Amino acid sequence: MLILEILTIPKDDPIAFTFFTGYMAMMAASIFFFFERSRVSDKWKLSLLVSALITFIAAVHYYYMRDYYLATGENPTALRYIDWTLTVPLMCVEFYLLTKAAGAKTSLLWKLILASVWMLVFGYIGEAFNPEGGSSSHSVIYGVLSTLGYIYILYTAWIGEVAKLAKDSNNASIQKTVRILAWFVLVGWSIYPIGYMCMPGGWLNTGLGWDSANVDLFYNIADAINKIGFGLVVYSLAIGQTEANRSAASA
Ligand SMILES: *C/C=C(C)/C=C/C=C(C)/C=C/C1=C(C)CCCC1(C)C
Repeated sequence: MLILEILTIPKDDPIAFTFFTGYMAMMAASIFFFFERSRVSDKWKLSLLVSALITFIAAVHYYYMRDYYLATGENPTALRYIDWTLTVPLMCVEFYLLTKAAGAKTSLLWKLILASVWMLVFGYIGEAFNPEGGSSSHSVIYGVLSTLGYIYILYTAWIGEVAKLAKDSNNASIQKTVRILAWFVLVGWSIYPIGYMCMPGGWLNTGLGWDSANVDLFYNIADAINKIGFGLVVYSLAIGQTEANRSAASA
């Protein structure tokens, strides 16, 4: 028997609303970054393609997560982490491409990817294997392990290799862009652990009574800020550098 059901967004469900808005925003951003590639110099085309891939991969996952959430009312944890396991390493690729001209090696890229996977694997265990009813010790142990990977990425972007390479690039625009992206990692990415702590047994759940619905609310807001924001920052650098080259060439 074939059952056709149309999943509607309930009026009183802001989380369902953010799933739908998130989906459309990611899709629109992907099309934008993809088509704008033709306006930037060759050197920047790959960076823009990566921006487009990040939002496109997210859009496809949002399409499924939205339905999953509407049908079950539960957190689409597996889809969420599959999305992140693909998109966070691509954000590391953005850092690598920005600092490549200043001598970034692929070993830097691999270290960042390894730290992201570390962060996400422990986050996934923390969420997906949280015992029925929630366990504080489970959420804290895996949350802390995951945070170590996050701190490594933060360190690399602010003080470590990425920051040093940006400095060596002697390019003020690249320095500024790397600094803005580092702010995204510090502020924008910190929204995720807030969402994590709303799951049953998490500190914001036991402390303030925030329930698991808030997990998706925080994740959806953070994804829109970070994925589209990262892409736009890289885009504005690419356009700026392309124009600077053009006026230098015609002078
Ligand atoms: C596009 C998706 C992005 C940028 C996802 C980023 C995710 C994080 C920074 C997640 C971090 C977490 C912790 C630092 C501890 C608790 C578990 C996580 C995975 C939510």
